Amino acid sequence: MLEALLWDVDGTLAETERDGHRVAFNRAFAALEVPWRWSERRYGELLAVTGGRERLLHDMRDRAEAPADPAQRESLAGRLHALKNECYARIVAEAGMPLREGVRELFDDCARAGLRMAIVTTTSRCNVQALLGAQLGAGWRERFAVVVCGEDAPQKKPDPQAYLMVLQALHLAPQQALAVEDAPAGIAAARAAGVPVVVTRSHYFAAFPDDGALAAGPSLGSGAGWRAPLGAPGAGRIDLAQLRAWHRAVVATHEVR
Ligand code: XBP
Repeated sequence: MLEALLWDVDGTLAETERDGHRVAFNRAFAALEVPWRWSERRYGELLAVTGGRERLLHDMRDRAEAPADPAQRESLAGRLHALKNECYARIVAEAGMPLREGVRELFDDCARAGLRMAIVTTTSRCNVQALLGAQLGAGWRERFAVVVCGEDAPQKKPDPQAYLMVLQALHLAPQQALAVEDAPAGIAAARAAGVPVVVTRSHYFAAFPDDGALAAGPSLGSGAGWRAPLGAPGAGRIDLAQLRAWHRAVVATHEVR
């Protein structure tokens, strides 16, 4: 039986990457007079590296303008990342970063049904606070039984560490939970922990093989365009009843797809 819904954050709850984190990184580069910027396309490539600080260090490997000394590089990445997170909080507060369609409704479904929810993300805690505080209000944290962020699980996705921590905190077996993810690293992390996954496709991960998912579609706000071998959804939003039906079907086969 489904006992908890485990939510990824960036790309899944909101389209935070292109107009949020990417813009914030570029503002941090400008503020520290770093002579490069990340285009939409380049940022898409860099999303293969999870974690903002790790992404910075990865990008610096190919930049002649980056400090050659590893310690200086680490220090620059740390300063850029801290400043990026401040810029991100301002963007989220000022410009707004709406929850994706169907997300708020699913939160409410879970609350009504008494189904526990958790956050399982590689992003920094301050970014989760900025996003969910703005979208759900000061009491956002009470909606989630557990919140695991990048600081808690330093082995970032696709490593299963964050998922394993959440399962342990909830006292659940993997198949008692269901993950909602948008990116290959997140799907791999959930599957490595044994947790079934539903994929809601996002801007940067609109088309990638999702064979490991029990269902994948463009939006939780509509049943259109879903690939769901365990049962096609209706035309309306993907609600908790639908997630429970997919979960029942996958658990009945004793196989995580
Ligand atoms: C997405 C990430 C993060 C964000 C930036 O996490 O990989 O690195 O891009 O956040 P998820 P930080 O999909 O697991 O929510 O700069 O705080 O790392």
